[in-house]
Amino acid sequence: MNKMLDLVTDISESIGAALGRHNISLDEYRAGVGYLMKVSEAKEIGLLCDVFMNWQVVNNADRGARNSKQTIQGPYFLEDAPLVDGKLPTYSKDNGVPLHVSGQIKDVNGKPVGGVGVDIWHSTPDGKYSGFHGLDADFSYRGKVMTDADGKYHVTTTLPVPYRIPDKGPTGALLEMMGRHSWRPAHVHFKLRKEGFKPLVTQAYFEGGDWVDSDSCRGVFPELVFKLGQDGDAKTLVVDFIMDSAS
Ligand code: MBD
Ligand code: FE
Repeated sequence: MNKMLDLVTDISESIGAALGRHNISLDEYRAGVGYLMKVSEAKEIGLLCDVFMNWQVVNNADRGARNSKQTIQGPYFLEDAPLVDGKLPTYSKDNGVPLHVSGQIKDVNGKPVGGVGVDIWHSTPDGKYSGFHGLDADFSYRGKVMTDADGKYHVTTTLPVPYRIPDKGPTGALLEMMGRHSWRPAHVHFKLRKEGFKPLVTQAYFEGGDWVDSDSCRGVFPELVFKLGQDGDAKTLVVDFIMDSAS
């Protein structure tokens, strides 16, 4: 069995059938090809795929899984964010609400897992991602922390606000044509990795936040919506995880 061969065969037959069913003309076909060219020129191939397809692949990954709920990674992860000591780098002019993120990571038997590399990233206060949208890859609002011997991690940052995926480009145009909007609820991304465990990629959303019920990327699941706490001037977010062993 060759999965990728089966997939591309299926996709090409499905597209062919759809073009036939909708009686697509040569001009319409050319317009469609032109659209794909624009997606490429705008460097939105990753975005387009993440908006329309990634959710289903995450469902596949979590089918029968023992780890906590995953969701889409999105196109704005950077591999080499440095280890931080309890605080993500923020803009000096950032006067948003401080956010303390913490939690504990356990294995499927309930045993804490130390030494997990936890990548945490989210948008800048103006709703962009460092390293994208013309911003320097200075790792603002990104960093990696390690869990201690009790499986615990914590990091301070700024409370993210709802995020609008680039709406001026071809992906936004398609969403608009489909009657969908381009907003995502405010969210924090996580990527957990440790040798011997399956990597875990997910996001945390905030209860009661805008767009939690209508994410443009279909990345919200009830298990991933958290009630924020209060600690002085800061909000607190506690996200615990279960990691499954590899293989
Ligand atoms: C994002 O910030 C994001 O998290 C996803 C999944 C898609 C587009 C932008
Ligand atoms: Fe995001």
